[in-house]
Amino acid sequence: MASARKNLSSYDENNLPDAAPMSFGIAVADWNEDITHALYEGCYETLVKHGAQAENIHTVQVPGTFELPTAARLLASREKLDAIVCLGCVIKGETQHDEYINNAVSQGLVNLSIATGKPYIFGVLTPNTHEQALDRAGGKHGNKGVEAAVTAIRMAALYRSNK
Ligand code: DLZ
Repeated sequence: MASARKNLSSYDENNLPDAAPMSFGIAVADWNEDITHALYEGCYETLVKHGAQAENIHTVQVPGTFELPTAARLLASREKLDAIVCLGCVIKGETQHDEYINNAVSQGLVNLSIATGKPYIFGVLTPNTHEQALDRAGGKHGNKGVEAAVTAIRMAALYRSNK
């Protein structure tokens, strides 16, 4: 049982575990590809910047965000991965499609994480407008693909320390 009080450290992009020994999957959706491909670039570059080897980063491209959980599971069955990042963008429209897709995908990724004991990272933007999406894909709110990569590295390190 944990007894001592942990000194909580602040994590940011400059204070991360070394990703050199780690393997990652990235599943990226093509819907709103001006956004999702920018998320992918931010994610990929961040993994490499923190030491991940190109040959240990496996990418799969799917039509839409709804397909991400299936593709992520497929990747994880093909390769030995420490974490799988899922990148997509579902923009709110006139119908409730966004709610159906976002709920299904977030639930799907949680289910996969729990069932497999591996981190599946939710890197899906759920904006009201295309402009809000741009703001989060390299614009004024940064690039959420970078944040997804940071989360993947942290979670991979946590799982590795538990082996
Ligand atoms: C059908 C659809 C719609 C309307 N909107 C989006 C969206 O904003 N973002 C996205 O990633 N995908 C969208 N899709 C496609 C679905 O994710 C999925 O590819 C199709 O319903 C086929 O399963």
